[in-house]
Amino acid sequence: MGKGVAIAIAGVGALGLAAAGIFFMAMMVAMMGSGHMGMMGGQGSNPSEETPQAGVNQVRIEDFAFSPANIVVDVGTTVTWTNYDSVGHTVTSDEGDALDSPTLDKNESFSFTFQEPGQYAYHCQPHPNMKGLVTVRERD
Ligand SMILES: [Cu+2]
Repeated sequence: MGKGVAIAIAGVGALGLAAAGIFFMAMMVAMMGSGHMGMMGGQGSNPSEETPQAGVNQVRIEDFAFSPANIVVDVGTTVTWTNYDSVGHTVTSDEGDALDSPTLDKNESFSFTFQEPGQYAYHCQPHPNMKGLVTVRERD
């Protein structure tokens, strides 16, 4: 009788340990999962949350974000995007094909000369939460 109870308790103990182990594993997986999501998505960039930057024609692609993500330039301006991440990014128009860069590897750049006034919303193809906007205005 006594022996049986002891074995039962030992069994529960082992089960408890196993459960704790599974819980720990699940926590690790969850943490790794979120870390992976972070790697994949980063904080992104959203031009609607930024003050438009006038006179800027260089955009950094860094930490899964365009920086600055919201720029204003005059017609005829050449804008250059440079990727500082070790992950490949693109500069791709949301609509139309004005901006259609190849995948930029680390330290690679893409330039585009804006000849028409308008709003050019763009994103990164592999990371759609990376968004940017170029507003092209007529010269005064
Ligand atoms: Cu990207």
